Amino acid sequence: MAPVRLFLSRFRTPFSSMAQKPLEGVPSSRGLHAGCEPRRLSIEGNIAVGKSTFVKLLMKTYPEWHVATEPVATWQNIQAAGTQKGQTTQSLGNLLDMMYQEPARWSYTFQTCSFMSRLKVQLEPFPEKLLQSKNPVQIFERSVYSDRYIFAKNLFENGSLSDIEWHIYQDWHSFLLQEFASQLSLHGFIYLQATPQICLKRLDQRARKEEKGIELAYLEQLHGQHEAWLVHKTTKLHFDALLNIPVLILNVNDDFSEEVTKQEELIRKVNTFVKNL
Ligand code: UDP
Ligand code: DCM
Ligand code: MG
Repeated sequence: MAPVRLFLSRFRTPFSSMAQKPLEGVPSSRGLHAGCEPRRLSIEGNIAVGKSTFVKLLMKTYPEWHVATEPVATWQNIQAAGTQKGQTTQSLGNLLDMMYQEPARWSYTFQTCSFMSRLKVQLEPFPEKLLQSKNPVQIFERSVYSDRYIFAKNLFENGSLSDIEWHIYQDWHSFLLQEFASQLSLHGFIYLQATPQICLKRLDQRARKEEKGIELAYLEQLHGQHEAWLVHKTTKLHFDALLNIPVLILNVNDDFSEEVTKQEELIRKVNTFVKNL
């Protein structure tokens, strides 16, 4: 994850006026959360739509927020159990690459790994900086819900997960989420929406070597899953808590990585959304 201090020079950014007191004048709680309980949001969206880029923008704009980026580097370099910090590490392989090379063999394994890494992150105690914040906000890049309702579901539907694997996946996913329900609650989703064609362009531009073989058709499948879950709400969900979580849809077809006006427009929408959670 990019260190927060990289983005501390907020007064030199175009967001300086928004960054100083982003939630000023807003009651610390409306509805769901009493007192100072952090508002927890997940950024959702297709591969390479711009989630990490957007998360960096949020970190620059709101340095007091806590952000958990997606642990892709962990998936690219699975470490042997018991490897301690500072010791020579034993790499067991690049699971992201293995999944794309042999989806039928490795998709289930990848999805268990992805889920476990997210579960651990979402269960971590609130960092000190959040506990001291008047309006604490925690941002996750994707969630245990997109793992299931976007990726695992899609891999089952396209034949990369067998009936048995999908059944077992859903069984432990439901069980663990019910067990940890109180610690996993989210208060909002921010859905970065763009056409699969734009995502492919950005994916090519990023050029992650494991993703070289990804075709437009795969991004179209994932786009359809996002739209069904977050826009049309036709995906069958298994958690009551998920049914009424507000969704902010941000169209990011236009480049926002360099465009200050577009960035300001997005941040204004986020600000209003978070204020009203
Ligand atoms: N990107 C871009 N314009 C945008 C957003 C992102 O050109 O408005 C680029 C970004 O620089 C990167 C690629 O698209 O090279 C994928 O972005 P990111 O890694 O943020 O996507 P994610 O997979 O996290 O959604
Ligand atoms: N990924 C996946 N299944 C998940 C989560 C992620 O297959 N449950 C893959 C999709 C991307 C990479 O991991 O190749 C995450 O990168 P990105 O942030 O670019 O979507
Ligand atoms: Mg990312």
